[in-house]
Amino acid sequence: MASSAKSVVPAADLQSFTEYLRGCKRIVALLGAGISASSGLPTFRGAGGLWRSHDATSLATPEAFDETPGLVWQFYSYRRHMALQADPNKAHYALAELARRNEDFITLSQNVDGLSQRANHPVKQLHLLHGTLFNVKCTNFYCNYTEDNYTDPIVPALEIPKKSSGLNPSATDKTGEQASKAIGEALDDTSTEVDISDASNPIATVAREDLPQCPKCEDGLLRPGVVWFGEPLPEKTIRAVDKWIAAGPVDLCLVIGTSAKVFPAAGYVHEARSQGARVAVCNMDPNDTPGELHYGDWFFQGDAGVIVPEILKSVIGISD
Ligand code: BJW
Repeated sequence: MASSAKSVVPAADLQSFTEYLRGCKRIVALLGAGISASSGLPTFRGAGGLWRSHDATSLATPEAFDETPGLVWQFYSYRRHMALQADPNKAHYALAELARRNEDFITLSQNVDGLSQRANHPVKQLHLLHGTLFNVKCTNFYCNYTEDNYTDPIVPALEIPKKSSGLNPSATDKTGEQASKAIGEALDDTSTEVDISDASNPIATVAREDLPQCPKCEDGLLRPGVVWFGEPLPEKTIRAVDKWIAAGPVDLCLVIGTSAKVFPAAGYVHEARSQGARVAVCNMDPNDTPGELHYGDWFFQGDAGVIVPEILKSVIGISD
């Protein structure tokens, strides 16, 4: 018997979107943290937005790094670790496939987690607006050192602490069940890690000299190669995106898993509109739209990891 998996997208919306999509040439997608939520990574605002007792966005500033470089590095080292443990989901793969099939499709990602790259998204069509967790650069104004770096932890002092092994003999367990569970957990590295995103688990203060140091000038601290509030977006990236938008009419702007509250990233939706684009938003929260939706736009409510492959299926030919 043929499978009859039920669509999560209302049929009329799916049909009108699909018909339009088939005729689209120049497409731009703006991605936010919500696309990686399906891969288990937290978002910035709302429920996932606290790291220990800190609002995640308050740690994403040059001022926070100047004042508490150890804490900010602990936050980023933890996120590097989590991103390396996570896998791209079906939305990342679907967008990568769309890019392979349509060279006039570009993706502007606000995400720093590397999941689009690991889904083999064609690099020329992927613009990283806010940098990446896996690049570091020197903070010394006079030093231009930068490197790609995937070492986890980047320095020993940033290693996520392990729970105590719990391998002590038990006075009450006569069956060995507790012991075999403890041995299993000790062997499965991630389950023995302390959840340092939870403020009730104490963490040691990391001294400045134990943080990543610049090997070139031997003076500055290294910092994550991401864009913090108040910092300009990478010039080359902005130039390339502006040139693409100015090059002609834009047919469609996909806005996926972003609260669209951070500029200039969110402004690209308005720029795409001014080039004629219709907008399709995919978000869990119906209030998170880039301004008011217009007649002819679409709002697909739900998990991007499910919705995005479904709405692109007719063009990319895959969904599972
Ligand atoms: C799901 C889901 C699921 C959940 N499926 N959906 C104009 C007006 C007002 C202010 C400004 C302005 N222009 C500039 C500013 C200032 C500032 C700004 O925008 N402030 C706002 C807070 C108002 N902008 C800047 O400072 C920028 N720089 C700048 O403008 O420089 C100018 C300059 C020029 C020349 C010299 C000097 C300066 C820089 C902004 C950098 C943002 N950086 C961060 C941190 C990056 C590093 C890191 O990751 O740690 O970027 S902040 C944070 O927010 C991060 C994100 O990329 C960004 C956007 O967040 P995102 O991705 O939208 O996440 P959330 O959590 O907000 O939303 C998740 C969404 O997913 C929600 O809607 C959920 O419902 C949804 N969701 N699960 C689908 N399964």
